[in-house]
Amino acid sequence: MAISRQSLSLYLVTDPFLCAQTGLVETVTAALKGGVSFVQIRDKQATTQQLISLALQVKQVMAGSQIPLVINDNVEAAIASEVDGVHIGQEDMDAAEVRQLIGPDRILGLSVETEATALNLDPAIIDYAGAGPVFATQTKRDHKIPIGFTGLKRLCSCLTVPAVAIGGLKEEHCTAALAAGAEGVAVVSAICGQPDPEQSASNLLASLKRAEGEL
Ligand code: TZP
Ligand code: MG
Repeated sequence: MAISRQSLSLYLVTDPFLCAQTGLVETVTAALKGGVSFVQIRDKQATTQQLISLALQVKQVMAGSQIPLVINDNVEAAIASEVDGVHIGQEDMDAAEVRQLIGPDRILGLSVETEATALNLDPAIIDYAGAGPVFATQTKRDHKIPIGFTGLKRLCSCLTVPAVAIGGLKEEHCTAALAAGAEGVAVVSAICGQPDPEQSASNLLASLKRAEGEL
């Protein structure tokens, strides 16, 4: 599935622990109002059944929005809940295998941390790359070595698919992320667990718009 570059501008990745107080579905609902353009459900501890049930709830609040919804890692849950696609990392299933399972129409995103991976990525299989981590982050304990904006720029120049930057990104990083060649920013803690997720999303969107104007 070809995705629009625009859909990668403000990419929300959900975290069950950070969203616990507000509620995950409530966080997504607020973030949508604030202007997120893409949603990924990421829950490393959930069973396939739990992921399916969560995806169906999230799908309901996203109905009619045209905003893509993908599930991290779990192809079975993505197919069963009929979401728009899957996001995988380097340690997950082989990308070609995932593409075969999900068919040509669903979205397949891949986390890319190195130039070698960026260069080897097949744009016939992968729709977009999550590039990073730009900064170290508490949200993903086992993240790879942070690449900074210099590394992000290098990665983006090697990529044959659009990229969204990830890892420790906040409002003040939007300009640098776009200047490095990313289409937008993917965030967890800048929205999940914030006192007002709608306002946080809307502030991020305003920063992205300002950054686009500056570049
Ligand atoms: N992949 C690389 S860093 C990261 C993921 C899922 C977590 C990003 O979280 P945050 O809170 O936006 O730094
Ligand atoms: Mg993964």
